[in-house]
Amino acid sequence: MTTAQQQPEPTETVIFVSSHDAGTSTVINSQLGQVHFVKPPKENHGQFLGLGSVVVDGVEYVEASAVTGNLLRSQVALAVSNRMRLPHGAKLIFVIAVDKSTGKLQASHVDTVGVVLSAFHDARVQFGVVVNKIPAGVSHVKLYQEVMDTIKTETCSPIPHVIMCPLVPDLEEATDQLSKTAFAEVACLMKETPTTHLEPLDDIADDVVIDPATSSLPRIVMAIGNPGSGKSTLINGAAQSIVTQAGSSAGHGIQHDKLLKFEINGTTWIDTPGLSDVKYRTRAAGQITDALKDQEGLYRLIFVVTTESGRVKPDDLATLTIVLNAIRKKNVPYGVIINKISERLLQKMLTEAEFYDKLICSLNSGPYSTNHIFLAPEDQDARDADNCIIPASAMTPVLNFIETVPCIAIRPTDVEAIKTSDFDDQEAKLKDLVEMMITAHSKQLEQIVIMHESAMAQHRETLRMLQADQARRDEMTNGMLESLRTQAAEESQRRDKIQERLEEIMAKANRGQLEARQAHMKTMLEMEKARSEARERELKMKLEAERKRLEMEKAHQKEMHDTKAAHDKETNRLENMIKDVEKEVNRPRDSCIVM
Ligand SMILES: Nc1nc2c(ncn2[C@@H]2O[C@H](COP(=O)(O)OP(=O)(O)OP(=O)(O)O)[C@@H](O)[C@H]2O)c(=O)[nH]1
Ligand SMILES: [Mg+2]
Repeated sequence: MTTAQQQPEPTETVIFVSSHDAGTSTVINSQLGQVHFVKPPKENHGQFLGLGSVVVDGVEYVEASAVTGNLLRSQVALAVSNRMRLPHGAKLIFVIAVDKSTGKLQASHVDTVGVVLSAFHDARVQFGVVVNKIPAGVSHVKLYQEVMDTIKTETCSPIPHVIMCPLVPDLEEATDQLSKTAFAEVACLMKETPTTHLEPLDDIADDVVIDPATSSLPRIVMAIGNPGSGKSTLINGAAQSIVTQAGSSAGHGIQHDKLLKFEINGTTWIDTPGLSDVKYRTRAAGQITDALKDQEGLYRLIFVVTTESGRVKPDDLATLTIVLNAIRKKNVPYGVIINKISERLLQKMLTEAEFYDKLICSLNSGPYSTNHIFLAPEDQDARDADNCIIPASAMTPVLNFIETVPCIAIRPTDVEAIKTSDFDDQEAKLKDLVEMMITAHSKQLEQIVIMHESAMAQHRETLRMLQADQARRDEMTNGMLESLRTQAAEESQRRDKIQERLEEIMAKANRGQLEARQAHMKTMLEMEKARSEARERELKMKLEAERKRLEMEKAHQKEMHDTKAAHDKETNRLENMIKDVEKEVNRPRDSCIVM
């Protein structure tokens, strides 16, 4: 997973928050058109390793997913609210999946929304909601109503933008998938969801907070807290070896005259004694003052506190107050590890967000407040143990948290002696202040709940009106459909009749045509017959004429023949006569010679 620091500067940030298995990675990947976010490995379940992000086209997509359990929810809530305090703000979108078996919103997903929203206290945050994995047949109106009824919307104004995304069976099976079509509406939701700008909680001047990467000053993590809160165990956990004595009998850490400082992975860790024990208070105060004055450095001040009745103990708050009072700088950043949170308190926070609110409210009731808070559940192995080393895997989240706490450059001259005389006074004052703040906060919450309920009632009324309007429209549409259906049926009947009539006309027309055709044929035949008869007659006449002509020809020929025969006979006779004459002429004559 890429981190925001390695990426181009975004102009817009959209944070997607969801519980385990809500399908958020798929939703974001589908917007990106590529698989960027993948499911975290199983061994990281239950840990918060920071928000995943990617910047594409100037938009930073941030994912806080697989959030299970209230502890993780609280850590995510703080990280999300911090991200929304950046100058360009952020858009917040929750992804809530639908339970396949009940067709309702997954209760744990709704819890995540509640816890994250509670981190904004009374800021008015507008957000979007993706109702995801909706099985076919589940009413979207009912789901919308459920979103309105169940998620803690007192901080939202006016109402969240909600979109519905269906369950895509193909994606169900795949591990890291995307779909361009199933989540098309998410792009609109991202556009429509307004950007929220949260005021930075700590108005820290730029010259105070220093980026450790750009400073050559030594890095120092100072663990401060009352006896037994777990400072030494924290340092041993960071070193993964026993560098400082820890345990119920280790005793106040003040038996040592020298400063307890240890080099761990390039950072100096300082173990300090607590101030709550009046017997050792002056000496402990001296040691903490010495630690702060020891050298100029980049300090991360980490207060390790514990709880009592679901609140941070007043003596822890007093310690925190008088130590910070001793640093002559404004807006000193610091982190708080609320340590050894019991399983029971965790359960209460899990079921009622109010417990979480009370805890944070008690911590920030005094003159100083922070949003760098880490909730650390009680470690069963470490309870009352001596020199217990918390496993590295369990240390990762807390060490990551410490890395996120801003550094402050402190010179020895910036520090004055810690005033132990103030301790009891501060403790008593802070005890009252915590009570007062919690009561005020509860009242504020009650008012918000009342406002929320009235807003919800209004939303419900609006929804009811919308539904009634929809029902009216449906009725009208059904009426129109019915009338159209009747009209269509009538039209169809009319068409059938016209068709029938047309067929009749056609049939008639066909008959008439046939008759006319027959008559025409008859006339033609008759005409043809007459023509043929006339022709026959004409031919007969021609034949007769020809016959006559032939007869005449024959007669003529015969006549010619006869004439020729007579002629030939005459010719013969004449020739014979000529021959006789010639014979007579040519006969020799003795007696008579004619001269
Ligand atoms: N259950 C539980 N016990 C813890 C935890 N961290 C520390 N402890 C126990 O709390 C006791 C006191 O722990 P230390 O680390 O010595 O506390 P410290 O703040 O250094 O105390 P001092 O040095 O006396 O000021 C030890 O028995 C630890 O094992 C935790 O997270 N859970
Ligand atoms: Mg100690």
